[in-house]
Amino acid sequence: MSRATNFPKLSRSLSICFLLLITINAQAQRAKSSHQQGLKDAYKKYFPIGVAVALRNLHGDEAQLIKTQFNSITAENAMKMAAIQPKEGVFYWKDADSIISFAVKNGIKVRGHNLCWHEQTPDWIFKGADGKAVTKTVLLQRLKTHITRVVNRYKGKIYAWDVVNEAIDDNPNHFLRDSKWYQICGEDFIAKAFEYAHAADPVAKLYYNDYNTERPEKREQIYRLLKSLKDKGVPVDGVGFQAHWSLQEPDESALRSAIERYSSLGLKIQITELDLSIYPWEISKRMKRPDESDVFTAELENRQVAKYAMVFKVFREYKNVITNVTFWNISDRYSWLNEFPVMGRKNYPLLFDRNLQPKKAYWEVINFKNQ
Ligand code: 9MR
Repeated sequence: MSRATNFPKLSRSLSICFLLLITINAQAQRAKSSHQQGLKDAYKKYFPIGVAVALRNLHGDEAQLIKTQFNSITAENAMKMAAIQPKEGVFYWKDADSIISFAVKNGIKVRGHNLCWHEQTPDWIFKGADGKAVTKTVLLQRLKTHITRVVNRYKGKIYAWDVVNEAIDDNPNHFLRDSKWYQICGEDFIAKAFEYAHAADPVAKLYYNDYNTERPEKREQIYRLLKSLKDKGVPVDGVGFQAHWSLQEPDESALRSAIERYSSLGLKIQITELDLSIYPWEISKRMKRPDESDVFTAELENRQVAKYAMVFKVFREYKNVITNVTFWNISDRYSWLNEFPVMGRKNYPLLFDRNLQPKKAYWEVINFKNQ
């Protein structure tokens, strides 16, 4: 009698326990997958998602975030010429090697940045023993030695290189930047840099990398350079849009026109240094003015969310030509834009906040309907 009357109760309790177990398990699964899923997973069918790193980012909470969110990395500074070859024949590999081993260990791809630039270039490369400028032949030989050593060392580990960085002048009345490379070699240094890199690693993809690639005047200058390289048979695979953008620019049509223009040359595009400053573009250094606010207001955040949503929508649409999207720094905790160009002014350009928590813009970038 008592057994018979207790049976429905027992069965109800068992069902409740069972349901409870299912719910707990589903919650655990969700927690696990949202922990393991990141930008890289959301964009698996599109392109790798990268981030620029320094050695200090490869330990602790930032390293964890990199592994969860990204599947490509770029050395923010460690592979630049001044860092790698501070004196002629003296190569400093330690930091770059550590970045490569972190990537290899965690199955992350590496973009190389960069082989030839007017900044972060050691002075010795332009000077002879007499302190005067070297000849074009000597400078090209030095460039060749540098590129050959660096590209060879990371052959098979670096899948794409920024070969020449920022060679176009900001002044639309001039074509090439009046750098020491240009003063000594004329425009030949550009083609030569690509040839040296290709000879050292015929498999690596080679990029010309610049900023403001979508401003019409600069776009046309870059187009002219790339077209002349292609016409001469120079091994250039694509153009890097640095994408140091802001709430003001680029607008959708400028971004689309730039992608269309360069890809009409048969070139691929990589977004190499993405961030979205909350301030308008400036290039000259200055101090923060006392009356200048650097608060990240809700209004600014909403505009940033909309901008990130727009640019990623366009990137997805052009997934056939865009082969990588890389952020320049991990989170708002550290961004080069916190000191540049306005010293002492905070910026909030990335998808993660100072505590490495996803910002609203992150969810906007990650939650999209398939296109
Ligand atoms: O983020 C880099 C910063 O730490 C360096 O001090 C700076 C030196 O000029 O270079 C920054 O990275 C630049 C990149 O190499 C090329 N495009 C512009 C980037 C931001 O200045």
